[in-house]
Amino acid sequence: MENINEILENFKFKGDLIDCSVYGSGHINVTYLAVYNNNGKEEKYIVQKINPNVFKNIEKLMDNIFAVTSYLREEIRKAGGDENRETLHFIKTVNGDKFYVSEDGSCYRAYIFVSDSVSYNSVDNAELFKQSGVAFGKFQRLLADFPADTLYETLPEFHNTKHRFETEFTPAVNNNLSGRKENCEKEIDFVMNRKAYCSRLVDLIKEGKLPLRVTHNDTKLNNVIFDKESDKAICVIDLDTVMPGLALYDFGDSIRFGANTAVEDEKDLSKVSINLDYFKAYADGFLSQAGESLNQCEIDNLAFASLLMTFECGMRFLTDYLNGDTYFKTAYPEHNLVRAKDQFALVADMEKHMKEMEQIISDLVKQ
Ligand code: ADP
Ligand code: GN1
Ligand code: MG
Repeated sequence: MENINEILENFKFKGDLIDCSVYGSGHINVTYLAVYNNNGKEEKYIVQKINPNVFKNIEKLMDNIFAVTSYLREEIRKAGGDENRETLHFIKTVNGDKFYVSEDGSCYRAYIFVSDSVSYNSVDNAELFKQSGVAFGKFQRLLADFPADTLYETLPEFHNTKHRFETEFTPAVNNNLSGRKENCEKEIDFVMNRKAYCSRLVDLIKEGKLPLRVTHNDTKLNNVIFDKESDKAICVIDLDTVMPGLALYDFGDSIRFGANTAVEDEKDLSKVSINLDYFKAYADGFLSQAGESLNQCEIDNLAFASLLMTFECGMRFLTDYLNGDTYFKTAYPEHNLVRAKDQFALVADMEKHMKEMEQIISDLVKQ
C-alpha cells in the first residue's frame, strides 16, 4: 500500500492536510477523499490511483479528459450554468502535469471534490433517477459537436458485445484459468443461449442505421453526483470511457444499474427485477435532453439496449470470475459470480417485460 500522504504533496492543493481516506464504490480505480484546512476554510479533493491493468495509455486518457472537460466548461458557461460545479475540475501536479507518477510507476490524478454532493448506489425514488437521465442526456447533448476524431479510443470495442463474447467470454470459458467453471455452468449456458443478442447493435452500426456519437459509456448512477440538499443532479463524473459510442449504450447502462429493484450484487435473486416506473422516469429525463437528436432506429432500440447492456455486464462479470477476478475490484471470492447472477436475473425479467418497456418509450416519444 502506498503512502498516500506523500502522493498528496505532489498536487497543488490549498491548506494543510486534515484527513485522507478511501472513498466511493467504483469498481476500477482507487479513490481517496482528501480534506484540507485552508486558513479555517475546509477544502476537499478527490485523488485517484488510476488502474493500470485497465488503462494502458494514461497520458492519452488524461488528454481526453482535459479536452472534454475544457469543452464542457465552455458550453456550460455559454448556457449560463456554473462551470465550476457542473463539470469535473482537475488539479495539476506541482510540476504542472495532468497526473503524477510515483516511484513505483503508479499514476494518480486529482479533482476538486464537488462540494455538498452525494452519489448513490441505488435509487429510492423515480425523480432522482429521472435527474440522472437529464444529466446523462445533457452530457451527450453538450458534446454533440465535440470533434470526436480527436478523442483517443481508451478502451476499444468497449461495448461491442459480439467482440466481448468472442474474444473475452469464449476464451475465458475454454481456458478456465480459475478452475471455477463447474460453479457456473448454468450462467455459462445462459450466455450461450442468448448469443444472438450480441450482434444486434453492431450489425445496425454496420448497416449505417445507428450513428456513433461522443458518449460516456459508463452511465451508472454513482457516476453522477447530486446536490446533498436538493437531490438535483449536479455533474457527470468518471470520464475515463468517454469515446465515440452509441446513445443506446448510455441509456441502457443507466437502466441496468438504476432500474434494478435490487443492487448490482444482491444475492437474493427474488429481489431483482426491472422497475418499470424507474425505467419510464429515466427515459423521460434522458429524452428531454437528447431525444431530439435521436433517429428512429435509436428510439426503437432503447428498450433492447437496456437488456443488452445488462447482459453484456453480466457476461463481463462472469468472464472475470472465470479468469480469477483480475479486472473488477471484488470484496469476497464469489463477488463476480454474485454480480453475474444478479445481472442475468435482471435480463430474464426484462425479457418478460420487453413489450411494456417498448410501449413506454413509444408513449413518451408521442407526447
Ligand atoms: P471509478 O472509476 O472507480 O468508478 P469514480 O471516478 O467513479 O471512480 O469515483 C468513485 C466515486 O468517488 C464516485 O462514485 C463518487 O462517489 C466519488 N467522486 C469521484 N469524483 C468526485 C468529485 N469530483 N466530487 C465528488 N465526489 C466524487
Ligand atoms: C465499472 O468504474 P465503474 O465502477 O464506474 C466498469 C463499467 C461497468 C461497471 C459495473 C472502465 O464501472 O464498464 O459497467 O463497473 N468500468 C470500466 O458496475 O470497465
Ligand atoms: Mg465510477
